[in-house]
Amino acid sequence: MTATLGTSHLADTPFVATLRAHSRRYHDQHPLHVRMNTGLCSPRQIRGWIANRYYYQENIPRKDAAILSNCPDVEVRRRWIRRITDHDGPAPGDGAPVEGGIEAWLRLAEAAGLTRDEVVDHRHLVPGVRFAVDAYVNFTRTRPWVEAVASSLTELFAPDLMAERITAFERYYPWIEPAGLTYFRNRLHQAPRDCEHALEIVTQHCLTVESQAAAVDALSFKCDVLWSLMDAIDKAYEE
Ligand code: AHQ
Repeated sequence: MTATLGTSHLADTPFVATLRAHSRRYHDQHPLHVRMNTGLCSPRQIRGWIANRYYYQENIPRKDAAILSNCPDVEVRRRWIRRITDHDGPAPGDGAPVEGGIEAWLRLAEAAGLTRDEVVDHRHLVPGVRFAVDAYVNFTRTRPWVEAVASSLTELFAPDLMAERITAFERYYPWIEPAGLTYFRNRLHQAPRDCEHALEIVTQHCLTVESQAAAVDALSFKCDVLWSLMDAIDKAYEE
């Protein structure tokens, strides 16, 4: 059993370098994120992004449950299942009443002037966002579980974006109550922890040219999911 040393010891293999190179296609470079993080979005655009991203957030646990349902490895399931409670929160009475990510995202919505109802009932959800998210969930249900794990590796690039977003929101969108940013602060430590596990799984299981190519394709697909999600929101809220 190789000791888990974080992902730094994996940095130098050509396979991991190819995975990491997908940072060039990560949605932090999407024009909507660039405008958002330089203070150029209107309140209507920020609210539209929050309301539509809710559909992504509420589907993360279902995506992770799909991976669990296809994964035969108890050790992997023991760690992967944490992702579900990170988003759903613990059952009442099952320990500290820490709010899950879905609830934190609803608080972000309220902090930005949206009502919970108008987010939860999807009245603002645009077709392209639904299709991108549903494509992601269906990918994790139907592809081999290691490929589905590989598709989550976009989170290798998430911490920098979360830090940039928190700074931008505090600086350019002070009308959003600061407490609403809790979700992003939580991702600063959850994302590195999660993608370290995902990278361990992918590097331990993808030992052939074919399996490594499939993992790279899975990550490329997920970059397209995130990019087209932003395309749909950008188009729907262009001013
Ligand atoms: O809030 C995000 C989140 O919980 C996840 C889970 C992970 C996955 O398993 O696909 N990806 C992801 C992401 C979250 N937030 C996105 C953002 O820009 O706020 C980034 C996204 C990702 O990088 O895949």
